[in-house]
Amino acid sequence: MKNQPKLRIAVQKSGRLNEPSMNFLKSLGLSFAPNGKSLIHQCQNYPLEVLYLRDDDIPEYVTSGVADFGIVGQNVLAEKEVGPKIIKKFEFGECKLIIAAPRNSSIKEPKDLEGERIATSYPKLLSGYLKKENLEAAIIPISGSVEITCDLNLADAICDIVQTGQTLKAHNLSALFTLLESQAVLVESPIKKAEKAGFLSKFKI
Ligand code: PRT
Ligand code: ZN
Repeated sequence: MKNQPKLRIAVQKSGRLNEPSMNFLKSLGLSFAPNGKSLIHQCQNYPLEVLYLRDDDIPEYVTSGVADFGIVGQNVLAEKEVGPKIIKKFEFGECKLIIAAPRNSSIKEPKDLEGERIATSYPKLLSGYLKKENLEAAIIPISGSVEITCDLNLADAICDIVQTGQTLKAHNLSALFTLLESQAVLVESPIKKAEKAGFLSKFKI
């Protein structure tokens, strides 16, 4: 096993998916010693290394084959143009991509978005939705704290991830429609490698 080339799996460095992703790997019997600040973590009992990345970069690493596998939200995969193969869906990271508007707003259904400003971190998914609905609206790209944009009159509506709904509530926003239901998934690179079979056999029936 010592001379076997290492497989690589891309995992979110910090944030919501880091802990459940590492728990999944540990549930397969893989062990990891404390890693300090390094962004590459060697598995102690299997030829595998974990790459700690921003979740947004994981689809690219896996599609290019730099990482053999990755754990990422379907929302992130759907927003990227690259699309590695999904081989497992997890029971964590559940959320929805929704459109929401201030409770007292006149925006109540899709047609009300015509001519309005919509802030989002998912411009491609939003643009696809607007096209499908034959609507024209200004997309305001924002990388985080999207819920604040209506309060500050930067946008009339938002397109963002919701889980409990508490952040929407705190900003007097109502969810109007769901664009995408999402959960964390395991993706595989298109590059064939004999070593992948051993890793996959740890959890595939
Ligand atoms: O640093 P990096 O780029 O890696 O992390 P990130 O900040 O982009 O992502 P992170 O850690 O917030 O989320 C990682 C993944 O978890 C997302 O891509 C989703 O697949 C999934 N996920 C599950 C969520 C949520 N639930 C979630 N609630 N991602 C984000 N949120 C945010 C949402 O954007 C909103 O601001 O939480 C807020 C709403 O939460 P509620 O519970 O108030 O509705
Ligand atoms: Zn991110």
